Amino acid sequence: MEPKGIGRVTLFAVIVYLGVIDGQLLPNMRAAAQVSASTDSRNLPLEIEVLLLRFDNPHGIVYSGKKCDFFWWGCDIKALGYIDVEKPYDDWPGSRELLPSDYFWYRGEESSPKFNHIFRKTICDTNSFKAGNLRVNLMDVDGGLRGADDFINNFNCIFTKVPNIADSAISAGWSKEIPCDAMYSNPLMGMVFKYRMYRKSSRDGCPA
Ligand SMILES: [Ca+2]
Ligand SMILES: [Ca+2]
Repeated sequence: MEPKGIGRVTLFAVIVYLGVIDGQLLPNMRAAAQVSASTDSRNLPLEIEVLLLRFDNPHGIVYSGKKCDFFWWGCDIKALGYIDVEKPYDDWPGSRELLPSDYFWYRGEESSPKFNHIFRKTICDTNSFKAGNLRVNLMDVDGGLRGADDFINNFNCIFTKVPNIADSAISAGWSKEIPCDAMYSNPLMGMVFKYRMYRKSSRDGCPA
């Protein structure tokens, strides 16, 4: 009666059929490919270490140039950070918002903290990994007489896959010091990091 209606039904059937193929057949093929690749040592996971060195902020200011606190008081810095390997080049915050569990630092009256904090991330799918971004949020945390909390800045610390990856932590050298990019650029503040990466010895913790 309505050829168009039949056409729609046929198309729907084809889509359902293709969905069945994709849902059942392709995963088996992928699994088979993974099994054959797992015998290759180059398929071992990558361990990334990002060493956040320090935040240089000699004037004790926030992104706008305003001081963190009144008078001679310095910044009271609380810091959150995570390594984003899914959307390293995207605008802040990248692949996800920062979470309370990303907390790694608080110290009062220290405007230029030497974090020396290592962030680690294991990359199971090493072929698709090209670059990462340690994303760091800094707040001046107050309360009481000092006034309100102040946003200091967000930083993107971008790094790329190294061409020759070491076989172990012992043989993995650190990069040179690299500046992070501030979300709101201010020449009076800066953050620097180093990174390195190496092969893990097994696929423990990664999908089989
Ligand atoms: Ca403040
Ligand atoms: Ca403060």
